[in-house]
Amino acid sequence: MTKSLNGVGMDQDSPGKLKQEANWIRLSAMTMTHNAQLGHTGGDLSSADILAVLYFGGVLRVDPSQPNWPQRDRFVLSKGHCSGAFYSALAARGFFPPAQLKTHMEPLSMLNGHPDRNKLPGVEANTGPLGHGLPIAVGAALAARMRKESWRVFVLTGDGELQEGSNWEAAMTAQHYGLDNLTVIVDRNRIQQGDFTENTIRMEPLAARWSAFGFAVDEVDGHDSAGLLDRFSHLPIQPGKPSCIIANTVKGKGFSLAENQPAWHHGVPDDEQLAAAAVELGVEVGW
Ligand SMILES: Cc1ncc(C[n+]2csc(CCOP(=O)(O)OP(=O)(O)O)c2C)c(N)n1
Ligand SMILES: [Mg+2]
Repeated sequence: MTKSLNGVGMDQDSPGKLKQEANWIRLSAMTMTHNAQLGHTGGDLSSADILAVLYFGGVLRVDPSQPNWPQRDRFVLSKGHCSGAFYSALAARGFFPPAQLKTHMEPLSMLNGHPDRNKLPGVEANTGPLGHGLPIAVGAALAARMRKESWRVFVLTGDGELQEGSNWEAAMTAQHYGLDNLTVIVDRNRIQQGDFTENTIRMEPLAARWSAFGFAVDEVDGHDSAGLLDRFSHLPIQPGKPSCIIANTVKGKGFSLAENQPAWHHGVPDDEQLAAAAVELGVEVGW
């Protein structure tokens, strides 16, 4: 297997390295948003540590040289608006050349604003309309179960996204079938589009709700690479039940100006802000 940008590794990277990889994902996503003058900075930044641990912590069993390897674990980015972070993780992991990140949102690019599985290797589901990723993931997990296959399904949702009722229909189905090959990760950054979740439609008590829907639940610091690695390495949380990991995060994490600011949900960094982010994150994009 090859190494890619910034020495980003392919197997089980150390927590320190994972933090660096997450920061690279952050700056890469911000650069894409800057170039396209469109994107979702806040949610890209909150999810970067989760994505880095999944792709570089040896959690997801995937092989970029065979993106359709039948035994692969499936990852569904249900919060498909955060394609900047997702595409950066996929490129760094070797699913496609990082130079392609330059084409984000250009006409005829494979890198649409929302991920398209028919265009880009490594994308398992077309997402963007919120509330669709978990239903798709439940179907995939059920397919593995019916075929007696050992691959697992991971799905990353937003927290505001959970206001879509389709998630709870899917959750009921997952618990009915006891899909312990399914892990839902909630990017609990407490902000949705326009405001804080608790000012819009209250999400608490979120852990108790997942529990009531039949999931085994745990809460983690979504920016603690070591903690995420430990949690993701010991799944399912409880045999016989689907897992839900509530990752407490900060929207805009890593770029102070954007942290915890609803306006940065789809804020676009200007030249100066991008340069400041590079300094703060301590990485170079290199593509
Ligand atoms: C069905 C649907 N309604 C509205 C939107 C527009 N939209 C895009 S992102 C977003 C807010 C999502 O908030 P959250 O799930 O908390 O995501 P994050 O904070 O991780 O960015 C909305 C309403 C959409 N993509 N899909
Ligand atoms: Mg949110």
